[in-house]
Amino acid sequence: MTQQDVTRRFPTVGDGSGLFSEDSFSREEVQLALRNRGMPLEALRYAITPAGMHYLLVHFDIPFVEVQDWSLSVGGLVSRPLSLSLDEIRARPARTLAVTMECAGNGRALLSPRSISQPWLLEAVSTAEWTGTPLKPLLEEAGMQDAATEILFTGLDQGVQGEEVQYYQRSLSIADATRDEVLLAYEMNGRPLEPQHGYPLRLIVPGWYGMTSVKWLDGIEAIDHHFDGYQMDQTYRYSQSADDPGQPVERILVRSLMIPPGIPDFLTRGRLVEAGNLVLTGRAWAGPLEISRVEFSEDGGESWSQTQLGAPVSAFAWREWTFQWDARPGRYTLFVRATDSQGNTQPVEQPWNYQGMGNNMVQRVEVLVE
Ligand SMILES: Nc1nc2c(c(=O)[nH]1)N[C@H]1C(S)=C(S)[C@@H](COP(=O)(O)O)O[C@H]1N2
Ligand SMILES: [Mo]
Repeated sequence: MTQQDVTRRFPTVGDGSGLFSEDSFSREEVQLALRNRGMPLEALRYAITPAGMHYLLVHFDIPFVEVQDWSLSVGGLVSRPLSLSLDEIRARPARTLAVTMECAGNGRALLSPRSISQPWLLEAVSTAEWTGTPLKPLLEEAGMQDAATEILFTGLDQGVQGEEVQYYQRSLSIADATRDEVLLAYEMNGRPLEPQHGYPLRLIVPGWYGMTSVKWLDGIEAIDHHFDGYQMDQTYRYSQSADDPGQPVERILVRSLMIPPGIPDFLTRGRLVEAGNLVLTGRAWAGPLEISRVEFSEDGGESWSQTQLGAPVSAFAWREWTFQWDARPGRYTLFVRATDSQGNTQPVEQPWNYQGMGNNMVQRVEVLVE
C-alpha cells in the first residue's frame, strides 16, 4: 500500500495518476455512466431534444427540494440583498431560448490514456428550450457594487471531489454573467424543471460548456476576487498533467454529429445500410459562434464533400445538415466535420489533454453497405 492509499479519504482507481490506459472500463466509470445518461444519437433528429432524452450530468446526488422551503439569495457586494421565492422569480419578465448544451468532457473516453471520470463517448449533447428570467436586471435591482469583479453561483448539492468537501460552485466574470442571454431557468421544454435537471431553478449560460449552468441554484453572490473553488481551478482545465494548472475550459468548441444510418448491430453498434441513395443527416454547433460549413467523407478523410445546411434553431443552438449519399456495397468509415464562423475546423486526430476536456474530433461511423 502506498502512502497515498493510507491518507486518501477514498481509494482511487488505477495507479493513482488519474489516468487509465487500458480499453476496459472500471466499475467506478460504469457506475458514473449509469447515473449520467447520454442522448441516443438518433435523437439528433429532434431540433429540441425531448426532455427524457436530454443528456444528464450530476457530480454528487440529486437534491430533494421542497419548493416552499427553498429561496434564492442574491447577496455579497450588493446594496440591496434579495431573497426570492420561486413564485417571485416566475412573476418577473420571462424569456424562452433554445440552447444546445454539451458537457466539456464529451468524447473523453475516446482519448488514450483517458482521464478517469464520466466516460462519455459522443452523446453528451442536447438542445432544450429553457424558460426563465434574465439575470442582468436582477443584479441591477440588487444594486451590484462597482467593486464586484465576479458573480459566484452556488448549487444545493454537496459532495467530495479531489479530497475537498464542497457545494457545486462556479463563477463568471461580470461581463459574462450580465450578457442578455444568461437566464435563471425554471422551465425546460415548457414544463417545470425535472429534479435531475436542477429543480426548482438553474443557471443557463448559452454558448458555454454545461458545467457553467449551475443546477439547484440557491445562491448568487457578487465578489471582488477570483473564485478559486475546485470546479474552477482544479477541474475544467485544458492541462497536460496533474500539476499543470492549464487554461480554463469555457465556450463550446465546433462539432458536428451524424445520426448513424441504417440499422444497428445490437452489441457493437456497427451499422447495416441498404445499398442505394440515402439522405444522411445530423446537427452541428459551435457554442456562441455560427456554423459556416459541414463536410462529409466516405473514405476516412481523403476527400470531403459539402453538405446542405438548415437554419440554426437559435443563435445558441445547433443547425441541421443533410447529405445525399450514394451508398455502394462495401465497408466504410464515415466522417463528418464542421467549421465555425472563425474558421476553426474539427480535428481528425484529437490533441490530448489530461482531463479529456473539449474533445471535438470528427465522429467515425462504421457502416457495412449490402
Ligand atoms: N449544481 C450542479 N450543477 C451542475 C452540475 C452538478 O453536478 N451540480 N453538473 C454540471 C455539468 S458538468 C453539466 S454538463 C450540466 C448538465 O446539465 P443537465 O444534466 O441538465 O444536462 O450541468 C452542470 N450543472
Ligand atoms: Mo459536464
